Amino acid sequence: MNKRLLTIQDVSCLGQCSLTVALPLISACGIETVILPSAVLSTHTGGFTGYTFRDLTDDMPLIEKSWIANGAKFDAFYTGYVCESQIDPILGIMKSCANPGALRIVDPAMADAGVLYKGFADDFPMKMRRLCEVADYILPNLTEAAFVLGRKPVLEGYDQAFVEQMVRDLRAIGAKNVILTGVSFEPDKLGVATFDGRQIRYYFNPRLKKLSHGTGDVYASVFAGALMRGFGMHEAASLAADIVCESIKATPEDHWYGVCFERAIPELVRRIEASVA
Ligand code: PXL
Repeated sequence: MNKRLLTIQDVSCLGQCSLTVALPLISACGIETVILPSAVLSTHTGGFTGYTFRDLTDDMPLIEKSWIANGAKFDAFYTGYVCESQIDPILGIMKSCANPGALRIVDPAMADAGVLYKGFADDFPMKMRRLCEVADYILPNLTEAAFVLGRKPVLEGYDQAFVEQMVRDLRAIGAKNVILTGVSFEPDKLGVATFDGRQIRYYFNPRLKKLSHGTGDVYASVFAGALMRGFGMHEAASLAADIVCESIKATPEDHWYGVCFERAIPELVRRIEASVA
């Protein structure tokens, strides 16, 4: 049976992030992708100036009502960048529109490199934490993980024991599976740690550029698509890391606002189809 996923995040019209990344990538995985825009921005908030921002919270209950009236149900929910007034409406939709066993994939997209994205209040992480508490899978980077736990981010000089305590602490808040991104124990390697409650596993690639906008969205989208196509968590997490690397490699030096994930779509399709064949 074909699976259907609902993703809830913003439309940044220009910027290669959120829905403009999630929709093509999850579709490329062969998964029907339904969207619920949390907001519409002219650009993302990470370096552009004077962007427009239309919060769509008021539309959410109307859209939900329309879906209920039409019997719309989803096999998975994947949330990304959302507004602080949307946590309760999203939790409601995750109940009213869920097929039995529907998965909740939460990317607490709100921070990177030690700081919250522009526009989020300091108490936003504690609101985002409520989505993490009910999630089957969470995909924070190191900064988001620290904020969800109410801690100051530690971005370097940490060891394996620190990472392993962090993934255990994240699981202790309720998330069933944890995928922690941006983990590095050696300067030239960057990767992820996955924890399913039994085993902590790592996957590393050579470190490419220091920071790239939108890579978290590419990562979470490929993870969600691959998981829905039957990949195990660690396999989906590893594929997502490889596709982020491919996307960064395809991005010209002077292309500062996002990554050219479009060029990695053929590789993504090949890898998905090879594994489900
Ligand atoms: O890529 C994360 C993201 C999503 N949406 C908006 C953003 C950002 C990161 O800056 O500004 C609007």
